[in-house]
Amino acid sequence: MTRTLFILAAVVLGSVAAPASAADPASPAKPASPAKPASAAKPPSAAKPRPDVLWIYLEDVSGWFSCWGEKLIETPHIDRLAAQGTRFTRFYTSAGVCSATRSAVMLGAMQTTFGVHHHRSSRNNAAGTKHDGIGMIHLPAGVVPLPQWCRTHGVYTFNEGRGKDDFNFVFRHEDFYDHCPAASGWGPALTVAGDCWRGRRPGQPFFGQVQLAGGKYGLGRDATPPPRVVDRAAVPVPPYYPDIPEVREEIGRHYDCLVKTDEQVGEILAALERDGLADSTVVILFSDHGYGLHRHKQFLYEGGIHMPLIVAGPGIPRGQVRDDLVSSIDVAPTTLGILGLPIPGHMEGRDVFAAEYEPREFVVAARDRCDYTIERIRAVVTKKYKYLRNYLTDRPYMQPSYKDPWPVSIRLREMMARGEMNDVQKIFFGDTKPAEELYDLDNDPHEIVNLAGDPAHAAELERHRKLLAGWIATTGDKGQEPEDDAGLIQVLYEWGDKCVNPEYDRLRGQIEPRPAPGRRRPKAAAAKRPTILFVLTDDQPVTTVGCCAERLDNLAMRDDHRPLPKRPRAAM
Ligand SMILES: [Ca+2]
Repeated sequence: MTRTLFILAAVVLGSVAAPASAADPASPAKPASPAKPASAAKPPSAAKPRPDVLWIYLEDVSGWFSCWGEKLIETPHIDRLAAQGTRFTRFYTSAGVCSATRSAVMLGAMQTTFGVHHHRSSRNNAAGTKHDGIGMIHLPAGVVPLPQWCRTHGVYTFNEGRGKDDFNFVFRHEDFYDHCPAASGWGPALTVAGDCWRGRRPGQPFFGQVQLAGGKYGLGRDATPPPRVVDRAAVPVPPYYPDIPEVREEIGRHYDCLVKTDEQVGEILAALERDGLADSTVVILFSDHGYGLHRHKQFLYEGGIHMPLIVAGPGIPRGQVRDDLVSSIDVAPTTLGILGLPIPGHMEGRDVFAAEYEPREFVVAARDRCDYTIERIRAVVTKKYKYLRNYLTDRPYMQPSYKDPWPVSIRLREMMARGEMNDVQKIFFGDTKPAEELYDLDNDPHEIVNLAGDPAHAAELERHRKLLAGWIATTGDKGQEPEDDAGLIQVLYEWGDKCVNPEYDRLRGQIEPRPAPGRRRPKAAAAKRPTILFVLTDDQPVTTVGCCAERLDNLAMRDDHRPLPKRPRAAM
């Protein structure tokens, strides 16, 4: 009997999950530890089924809702939700930008712990080039993001708004969700229709997300802007902005978006009522970070990271207002606590309703590369103060950024160039950036009086320095090292000449022209490594061995000796 060996090299597409390359920056911060003792894992009693959990996840929304004291608009639906549950006044997100904070939320841990802190990293922008697939970030073995963890524990999962699965690590929607409508942009139409929870088994709890456009409502081609309900002349303009029509328009538009968002929240709550789920569902409403204007989104001032959080539903104290410091990394463990599931050992967050919950002394937020803008800032927020550590003092706050084409940005840069900013505005719109900032949040809510050089606050400065140093050492903040070449090369493919930071200079010459869109391999396939497949047959001519561009695991099950599909010679 002869044995024929065929080597089908490097062409079997859609292979099994590729191992992390040496260039991947996401080596484990620490081995994933087993699930924590079930402090939050209250086993569901037979008489009292597990509640469902629905996240109303707001995009780019600052918490200017009337239940937080806003007078310019009314938000009755969000106010009602707050009255029925617990409202948090000191909720901070772990970053001021989508993918970093959303990655951390799903991990229940700081993005800096797992190397997923650079905005829109782990994206294969180099498809079809020699750099195809480099720099992808794979989570350490055993680190399971929240939706997948819920699924493995029998919870039905869904997400309306899959575009906001905006994570800086490799993942698959099919691992996360039982139901994730591909056609959906933003919610809540399918949630309101009841489509999202319809597929669960009788008695099966769900963990669902509905993504609302929030501060981005009406943006994009063909989108309908929110009704213009707020008088631009009436909006408050913080002292760190010049009082110009373009700034007033941005602020006014955000109010308009919040009114629309409140309506959508009302529709979602009505749908829960209609389907008999209102009494069994805990709703968690929160925002990923603040609205888009400069100094807010992407930055670590209050406008960027101090966000709304409401939790309401069965088992949650009603009508409470809490002022303990809560982080967005607490949302996942809190969700697991509500669902009665164990909390994975990698999670750094806390279940804020657990019996043994201890309020934090401080929360941390991190700013790292956003799009092509390389930056590194850390914030420590305590009960009264905020400490900011700026590591890259060789560049101003107003570096070139993706916001530059906006009308307001053009106007602000004109004013900067003409020297038209006053001293308070120059703090952010000037040429320099101090290494440290310390603000008294009680007495200086706009964070414009830097106390870092004030001898009267030397002790507080030192306390906050130590808190930050301790946190960096404890969590192994991955931002201590610059982003690796693979990550920066992917940024260069995406943004090209916009990448003006010096970190790009030595890599710029390596970039190839990207193939025309029609010639690019699909992203998903391009992200995989080539695989060498050995096919051993007993006395079978090659034409009886099937091989085509399918998943290796599917191919491996083929032992039926079907005729070989025709395929290009190069595919051998
Ligand atoms: Ca966002």
